[in-house]
Amino acid sequence: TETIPNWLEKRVALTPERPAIHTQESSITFEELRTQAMSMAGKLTSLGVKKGSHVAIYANNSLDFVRFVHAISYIGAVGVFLNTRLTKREISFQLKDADCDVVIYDQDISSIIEDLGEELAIRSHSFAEISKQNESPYEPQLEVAMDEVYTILYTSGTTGNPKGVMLTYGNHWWSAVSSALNLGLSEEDHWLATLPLFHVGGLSLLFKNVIYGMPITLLTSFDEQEIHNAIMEKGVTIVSVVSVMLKRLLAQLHVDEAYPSSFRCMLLGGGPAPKPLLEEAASKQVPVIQTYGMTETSSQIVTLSAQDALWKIGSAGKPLFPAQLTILNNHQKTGAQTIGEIVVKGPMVTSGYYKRPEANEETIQDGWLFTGDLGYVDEEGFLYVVDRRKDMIISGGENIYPAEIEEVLLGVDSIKEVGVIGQDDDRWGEVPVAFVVLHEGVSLSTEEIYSHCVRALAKYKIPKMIYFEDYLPRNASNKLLRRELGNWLKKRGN
Ligand code: S0N
Ligand code: AMP
Ligand code: MG
Ligand code: MG
Ligand code: MG
Repeated sequence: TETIPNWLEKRVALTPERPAIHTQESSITFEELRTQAMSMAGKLTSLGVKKGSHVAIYANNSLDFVRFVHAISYIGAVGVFLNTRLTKREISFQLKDADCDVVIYDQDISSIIEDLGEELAIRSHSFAEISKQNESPYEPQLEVAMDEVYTILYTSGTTGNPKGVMLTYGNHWWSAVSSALNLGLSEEDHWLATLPLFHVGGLSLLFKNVIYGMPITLLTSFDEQEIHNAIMEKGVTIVSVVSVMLKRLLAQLHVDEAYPSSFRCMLLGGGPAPKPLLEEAASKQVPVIQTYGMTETSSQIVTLSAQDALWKIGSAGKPLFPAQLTILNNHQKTGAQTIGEIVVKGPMVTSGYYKRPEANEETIQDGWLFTGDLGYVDEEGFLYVVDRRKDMIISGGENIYPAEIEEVLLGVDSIKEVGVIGQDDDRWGEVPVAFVVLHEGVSLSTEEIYSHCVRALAKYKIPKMIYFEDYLPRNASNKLLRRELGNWLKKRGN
């Protein structure tokens, strides 16, 4: 199997003194990052982490998170990245499903993990605890194998439980290299990381950081004022955003104000890019570059280029250099302007879901990934994404599957039938709403439904409205017609 030098190791050999990470409090060089990551690796070793261990991380963005990502590469352990917005029930599933040996967490958000530790009989250690450990000797992995799994990130599907997407060193390597071949790379580049590091859009910035030797500014949360200032005054040249973030950033930009000319890219991904938003950005001279990608493709796989951004406004661009794209309709390749399923291939595409042979067989065929997203290409080969994955709802860049919410609501005794769909929302783009039919003769309040949901579902998944109905639209074989529910919503004026 092909190996290359450990990325941080190589980076330090090339440019040890260059700034690596800026946070609100401090700045560290690549050499300091390596020293700190190796130290954390020694401490994790003393806690029993070894090559091949599955180590979960439950934390918001922080320097400790970055140290962790490199520490596991020195040990050869696999990182399992947990979304901190999830509930105990959801986290518990992922920890078990991924066969985690240990979970590392941020002591500031400790309650879920501390509760779970007992129940799951899985070891848990906070960053604070780790920092006090003694370091044990270990053999640092100075080379990484391209086909070795480095990270597992969970993603949901139309049916069934969330699945762990395995991404190898090779996947992340090709992702970083392909992105640079598209966006270019300059000595001045400085990427701002405000996306959460537990999703691939954020995580991938840590690999670009060391592979490019490019400083990143890491923010602990999304703060539009702070990002605005970083772009105006701190020399940031690229920011990755979802559309809700872009909208909030544009609101910070006054009519007589413009970003400095050194700011070259607002990389917009993670969900649909509404045309009015793109036009507002263009009118404010904000250089938005739309990208299409997902956890399974290690982030970007199809991206617009700077020179096409205005000319092809609304398009997600062309496949990155080592990637390919085809649009299929009933297994047939469609011509230009014809909608079909987006199918992609490339070295950044996952080798598969952890322990899900059937799902793998279904979604990955001869290296081609069936994304479940719908789109078309124009005559020049530019992709337009027209609809999201089956019934998926995207709220502020977080994915929501109606089936999961429906299952939770059906667990309420009084509820007989339920259908969940997305409703347009000014703040989040879309939010879930539920249509509910109760059993004969019972009554149930919206509040009672919410209190049931709070225990089971992350906040962003809880339906924002409950519509009580006498029946739900179904076809002859009793299948719920979600599209018809969309029409019901329109009739209600939403
Ligand atoms: C949009 C964000 C920043 C909003 O969070 P904010 O404002 O910090 O909220 P909080 O202070 O945490 O909470 C306040 C209240 O808001 C609720 N809430 C928070 N987020 C949401 C949400 N998404 N939907 C609905 N409600 C939300 C809280 O519950 C709280 O409620 P109350 O007050 O009632 O307690 C935040 O949501 C965010 O960070 N979103 C982005 C997540 C993300 O990373 N998505 C992308 C995932 N996909 C990928 O990574 C693949 C695509 C990709 O790689 C990519 C994506 C983008 C750009 C580039 C790429 C690439 O390919 O490189
Ligand atoms: P995730 O599974 O969290 O990685 O989310 C990836 C999903 O976001 C994709 O499968 C698409 O449904 C959606 N998505 C990503 N980029 C775009 C885009 N440019 N336009 C529309 N939808 C997108
Ligand atoms: Mg997903
Ligand atoms: Mg906030
Ligand atoms: Mg998403």
